[in-house]
Order: sequence, then structure tokens, then C-alpha cells
Amino acid sequence: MSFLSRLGITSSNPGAAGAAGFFPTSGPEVISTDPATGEPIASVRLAGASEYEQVAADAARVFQDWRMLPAPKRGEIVREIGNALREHKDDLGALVTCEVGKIRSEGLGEVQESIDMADFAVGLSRQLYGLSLHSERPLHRMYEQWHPLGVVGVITAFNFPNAVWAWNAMLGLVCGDTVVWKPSLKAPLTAIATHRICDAVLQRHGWGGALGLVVGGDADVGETMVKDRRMALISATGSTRMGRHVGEIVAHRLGRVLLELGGNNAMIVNRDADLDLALRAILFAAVGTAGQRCTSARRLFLHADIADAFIPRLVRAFRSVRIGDPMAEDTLMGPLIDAGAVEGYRSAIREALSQGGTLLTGGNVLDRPGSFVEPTLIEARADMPICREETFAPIAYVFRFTDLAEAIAQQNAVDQGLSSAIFTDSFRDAESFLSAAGSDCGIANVNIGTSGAEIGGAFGGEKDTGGGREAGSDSWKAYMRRQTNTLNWGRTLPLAQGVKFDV
Ligand code: UN1
Repeated sequence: MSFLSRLGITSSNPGAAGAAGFFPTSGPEVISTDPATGEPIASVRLAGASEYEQVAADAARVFQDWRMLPAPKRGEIVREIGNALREHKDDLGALVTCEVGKIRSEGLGEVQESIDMADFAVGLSRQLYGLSLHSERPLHRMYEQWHPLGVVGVITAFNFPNAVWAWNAMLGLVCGDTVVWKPSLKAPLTAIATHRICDAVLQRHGWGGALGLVVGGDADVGETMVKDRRMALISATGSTRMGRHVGEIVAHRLGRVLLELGGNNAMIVNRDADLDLALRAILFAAVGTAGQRCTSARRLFLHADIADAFIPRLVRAFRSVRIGDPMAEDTLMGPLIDAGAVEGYRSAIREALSQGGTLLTGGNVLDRPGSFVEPTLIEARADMPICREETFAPIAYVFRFTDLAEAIAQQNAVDQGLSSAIFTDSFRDAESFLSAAGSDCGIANVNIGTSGAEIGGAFGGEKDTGGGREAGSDSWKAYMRRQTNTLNWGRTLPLAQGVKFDV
């Protein structure tokens, strides 16, 4: 595969890179396999705690100088990083497809998300605004400024092996932070290729070490990183179980966390919905990326007035999805990430049926090499235990409702709170869904599915989703520290709150 060599991926790759670029690692070798064929792509020699130490020390040292480079100058370097990603978009997108099984347009879309993030960060590098405030004391001035925070430890999941790191890294860099990345062991090659592209720009400018990479296990590298007091912020994406563990450790050392954890996203199709639109949106949200986005739609609330006519259309649409080689232009759904994910799919379906669900379509693992399964629809009750869990697979549970307020309450009655959507042409129902008494999620959409958010908005969710906000809007504030400054330019020393303290 020539894109691999163009990305600098060889048959065996070192799993750590610091100030001087990649360096030899001594841990066990993991083989990254193509989930569409089960064939090996290349191997990575893992890093351990000592190699982590080297990368973290480099990042901490480089931070001392990087923080003093004016933010717009940091932005200029990030602009070049964005351009380097543009140059390699096609190859990097192909690697995403090859390593995690996303279809071609989604692999490319993922790299585009990183490029968008770089562009956003460049603009932001001239806009890290603080407030100017009125002091209650005469001849005093008060303001807030935002300073670089430190080293950011970034833990990413397999399903967005490029873009979620970029959300953190592009913001971190313009904010004056340095970044150490621990990627998923299910997608190490994408991380290595991504790092190589971006690090080349930094090295050219004498800033090697501002981005570091450590491909290693959770027990040694992950734990060490999370406990490391030099990591001013740990930004972690993954399961709620992982996030709770990370959150506890970082809270103990009073560090900062930014958590983007599980979702269990619902779409409500109201009686007055544009059903053609709803159908297409459900298909992309539930089946796109083989249901392996944290924003994937897993629960469908259908108004009873439209359910009987709409369900057969949904079933037909699910059955018409072209499953297969994710590299092929007309494929809509590629494989799940690995055999463990296939087992998760099987067991969720088994549980759903044993808890009273009815299989409407799908439910089978395809009899061919690779981790391919069928898009699955199950008619169920919203309070079935399995419907309250996140299963990373293309399974959607269908419920019927008659009262919108009740549907919203059921939508909210799960532990997770990431994304949500309503399909309606009723202005009042849309507004009630978006009101304070409506969806409790971090993302709430009208006539748009739950997945595929743009980077301009703040991304993240409530409750067991972890409360973090990444990417756009003012998420940059998580990557900086705020300082309040009061300046006295007079010749007396008045005290606040009218306190007198004269000798
Ligand atoms: C994730 O699945 O962890 O909104 C992130 C989306 C993408 C990001 C998903 N922009 O679906």
C-alpha cells in the first residue's frame, strides 16, 4: 500500500517521539490489523514508563519557551501544520480507512476535521481575549488575562484516531501549551503518521518536543501519565468507566480534566416531522461509521401516528446499506473495529431480545473475513436495561410515543448526556426540546442527526459523558489559566469593601 510508505510507515515502527523525533522503544510489539480483512498492516513497538518519561520531560522543557512565543506566532506554525495535513489528507484519510475501517469519505472527513481545527486555532491565536473590568477603587484598573497552562496529556480512542487529538493539539499549541499524546492501541499507525506530519513542521521551526507521542499500554503509560503532576490537563476520550478512573486520579492531585465519554444518543421523530429528512438522518447517525461514534444514534423515539408507516421504510433503508470494503467508493458501512466489538454487538442483541425486544432487521455477523455485521433495528421499550447502555455497533432501538414531553423525559432518563435530536416542523415543539426543560444533552439538534458536528461549536456532554467541552466556541479556555490583575496607578492605597487599615 503506497500510502503507507508516503506516510513514513514501515513494517515495524517505534512507538515514541519527543524533542528529537521518533526514538527506539523497547516494549512488546503490537500488530495493527485491517478490520476489513483481518490482515496485518504494520507493527509498532510499544513505549513503556521510561520512554513516557523522556517524552514528558521534553514537553515540560519546551513549554518553558513555547509559552513565551507570542500567540499569533504560534498560530503561524499551526497554520503550517494545517497545510501539512492538507497535503497529506488523501493518504492519511486512506490510513484511517485501512486501520479503523471508516468508509473512504469518512476517513477523508476525519482529516478535514483536523484541518478545520487548525484553521480555527490559527484565527483564535489572535483572539485569546480577557475581560477588562471596572475597579471599585479610584485610579485602579482590573483585568483578566489568559496564560498558557502547561503540558496537556491527551488520551484518544480508536474511533477518531486523528481528529479528536487535533481538537486538543491545535488548541493546546496556540494557547501556548505543549502536548503529549497517548493514542488508542487499536489505531497506533494513524497516530504515528499524524505525529510525523505535524512534528516535521515543528522541527523545521526549532520546536521539536512541543508535540510528543507515546504509544503504550494503559497500565504503564496511561496510569503514569494520568498521575504525572506535570500534566496540567488530562483530556481523555473513551468509555465512562475509563473516564471515571482518570477523573478520580486527576482530581486527587487537583489537576484539570476534560472528559469526553460515552453517549447514548436519541432521535425523536415527531408526528409532523419531514420523514424523508428523518430517514436519511437516522441512517447516517445510526449506521454511519458502523455505529462507532460517541455521537451515533442508538435510540429512536417515533410518534405513534407515524410509526406504523415509518418503520417499514426504516427497515428497507437499513437493509439497503451497502456493507463491505471501506475503501470502495460505493460502500456505506465498513467493519467494526475488531472481534471484541463483534462480540459486543452479538451480546447486545441477545440481551435486547431476552429483555423483550423484537428484531425488525439485521442481527447477523457476516460470514466473511473481517469484522462485518448487519445494521440492526430492534423494537424495544425505553426502560429495558440494554437500551440504557452504549454499545459501539450499528444497533438502533425503536420506541413509540404519544406525548412529546414523555418522550423527552425518556430520552433524558439514561446516564449519558452527549447528543440528541428532534425532527419536527413545529416551532413550539422544537423550542420545547431546546428549552431548559428539554434535552439534557450537551448537543441538541433540530432536523439534523446526532452525529457529524462541526468543529465551530463546543463539543461534549453532561452526566456520564463527563462534562468536558472540546473544539470550537470558547473551549480554548480549558487549555489556559486565568489570571486576575489589579493595577493601582494612584498614590494612595484604598482597600476594597471599605476596609480601613491606617497606622
Ligand atoms: C467521537 O465520536 O468521539 O460529531 C467524536 C461527530 C464528530 C466527532 C465525534 N464530529 O460525530
